[in-house]
Amino acid sequence: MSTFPSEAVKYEGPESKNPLAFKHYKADEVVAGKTMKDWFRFGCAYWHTMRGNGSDPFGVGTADHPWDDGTDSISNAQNRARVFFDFLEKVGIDYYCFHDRDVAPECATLAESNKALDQVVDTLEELQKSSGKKLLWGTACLFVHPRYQQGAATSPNADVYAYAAAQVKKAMEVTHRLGGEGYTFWGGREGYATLLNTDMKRELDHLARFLHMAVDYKKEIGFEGQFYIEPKPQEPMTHQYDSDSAACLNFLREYDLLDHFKLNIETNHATLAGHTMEHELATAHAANALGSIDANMGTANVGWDTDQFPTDLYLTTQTMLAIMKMGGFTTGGLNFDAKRRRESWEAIDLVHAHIAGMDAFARGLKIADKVRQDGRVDAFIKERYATFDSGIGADIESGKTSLADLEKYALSNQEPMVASGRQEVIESIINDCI
Ligand code: XUL
Ligand code: CO
Repeated sequence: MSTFPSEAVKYEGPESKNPLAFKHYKADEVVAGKTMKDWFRFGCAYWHTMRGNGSDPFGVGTADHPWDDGTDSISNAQNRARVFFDFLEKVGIDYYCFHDRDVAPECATLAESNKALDQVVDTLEELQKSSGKKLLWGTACLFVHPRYQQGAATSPNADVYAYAAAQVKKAMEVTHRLGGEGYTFWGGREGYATLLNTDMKRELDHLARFLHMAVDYKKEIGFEGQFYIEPKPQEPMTHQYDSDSAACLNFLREYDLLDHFKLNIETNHATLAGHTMEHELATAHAANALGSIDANMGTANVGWDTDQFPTDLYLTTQTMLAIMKMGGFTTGGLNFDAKRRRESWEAIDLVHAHIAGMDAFARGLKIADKVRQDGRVDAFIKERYATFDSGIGADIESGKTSLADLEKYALSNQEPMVASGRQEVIESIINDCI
């Protein structure tokens, strides 16, 4: 029976060849004024780590979970939670995230499901108290059950909509009870398979109403955690309304919800939307709405959400540059919304996978810090826009000019020429820091 190591994973340094040691992640090492632990606020996803069994559309599960008796009983769910907290302890991760239905079974009625959830949350509460581990965010699973096949808050059926609302209400209550620092809305099936049978405007109005009710209930129960929307363009639906950062921000602004939400950006969702992770982070940051990150990565030439552990140093560097630019997380963190490969079926592979992700982020942080200390990239960007620092540029930025003013200026000016963008130089500076 393969389980987790008996000792917590230790830092052994870059020379170590031990697959069960950190080579770069040292929780208390200070980089750019903060410990690594505080920069990352690593979170572990209950759904992948405890419930991911390695099944895919072509094959059954492969994962060996020796602690799991395969039943939907409360005692199995509670035992799984204990194993999970042991895992968090072993890999040195302080936060976790869950859906209601990952931690507790879905029962025959809503009342029974609520009761089952309460029983497992009792266990989670005890485990949090004894371990000091914290809930980064909670959420409701509104996409697995057949009732949600055509959406939850965008379902064409009002009874389904009400059921989803009840589930979110309960999930918010338990998140609040567990001291959750946030609550995420990922609209797994909020979208359409075809517009031919869909009243899109009506569905969007319903979704906004749903979120307004959640904002009201948050106030009512005194839940002070941050609300997040997690963009994803498709999968499972053909089109999902929260398709990317810009679409989410526009929706939130249109329906007067922007003050109440930030975004939880996931790497593989960014790439499915045809963007880079940096693009999605920068778009959220520009609107002061970068809240949290679901850290993973995809395979560029594969068209679906593979949720791989983030091991690409270029990616972790870019992500850390964005996080450092905003001064670090407040309520958010780096939640590994990632699953080991189906072929990595042993329980110990869960440990290997998280070490790989944590080490990759430790290196990303150090490289990003080096890029910032080096200063050439920042200086280049500043210089690139220098014509807006004074003269006509400063007048444009401060709103003093009209089109006629600019015409007058352009007529009196010589043919303008912009300086080189020097992309290759910048790319090689980043490479030098790696
Ligand atoms: C699905 C996904 C979800 C959300 C939470 O692609 O990322 O697990 O993070 O519902
Ligand atoms: Co996610």
